[in-house]
Amino acid sequence: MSQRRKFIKKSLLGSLVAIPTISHALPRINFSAKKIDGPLILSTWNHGIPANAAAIEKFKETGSILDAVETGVKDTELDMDNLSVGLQGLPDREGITTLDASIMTGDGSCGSVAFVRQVKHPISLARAVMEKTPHVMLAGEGARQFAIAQGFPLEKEELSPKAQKAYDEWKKTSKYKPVINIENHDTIGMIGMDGQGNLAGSCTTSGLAYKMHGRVGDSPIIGAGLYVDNEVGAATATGLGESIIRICGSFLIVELMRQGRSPQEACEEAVKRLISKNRKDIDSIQAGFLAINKDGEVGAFAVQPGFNFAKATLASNDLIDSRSHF
Ligand code: SD4
Repeated sequence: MSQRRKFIKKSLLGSLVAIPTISHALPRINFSAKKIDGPLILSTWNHGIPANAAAIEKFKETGSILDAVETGVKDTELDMDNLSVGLQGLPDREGITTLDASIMTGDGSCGSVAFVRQVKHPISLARAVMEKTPHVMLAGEGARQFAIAQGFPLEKEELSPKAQKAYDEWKKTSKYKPVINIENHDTIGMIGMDGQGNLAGSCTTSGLAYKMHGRVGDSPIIGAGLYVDNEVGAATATGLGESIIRICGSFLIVELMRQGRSPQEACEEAVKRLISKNRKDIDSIQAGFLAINKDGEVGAFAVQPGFNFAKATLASNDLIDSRSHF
């Protein structure tokens, strides 16, 4: 063995002994592991109501929380009235609609696609990345090639009538300014838990309207737009992706819950952090978080007022206004 390799081996062994593992270093909450009754599904915004309904139906059929969160957001991916999710979403500056999506289960399995074109259900493509490749994320042309190889049909690349009209209007000035809460902030993020404490989540979007070609937001970034951990809970995000990526928003919330915060406290702390890291533009930024912990407690909070979410069980499906902003 060379001197260098001996040195590396020695120092690695040394550091293994010297550094305590994170789980010992941080305070940890002990969840009561109380069993919630049946599935609990949460989704961002009011399109979460039909999405949750579809998720619950799927859950009744297969009993799988992963199937539920995939099927639920597929409903939104097909919603022709939604201009922020799916191929009917508003395009980028070049007039091309590109999609981002991610999916994750509580054991750490995850998959995502970014900057993908012509695929009607990017969430299913993200699931295929998770289940059929050794990777976590595929982007752009590679994601499209993978879709073809997996038998996903490619859709004709044309804007929906609503998106075309909006794009034609936008081109008159070609000014990009994020608009709070309407039309360009409608990503669906869905998180859910079955009766055994198994968690899963999904997130899908066409991203910000009139973004630069190639821009990718938080939704396909594991830890930013979505994070799920069976030991703790799950979180998802909506809003201006850049502000969410800067703070690894969903991962931050799960880690705060691991240290003992309730989902509501964790969402509020994440919003505080987001504000502190995005001070310059904060008046024009909307970003919202939704979280659940293993005990079935729920939290939601956003930078600006107006954020709502849908919460469904086998017996109910309600739209809830997020607790008011700071
Ligand atoms: C993004 N978070 O791409 C997404 C946008 C969004 O509703 O939430 N749209 O930044």
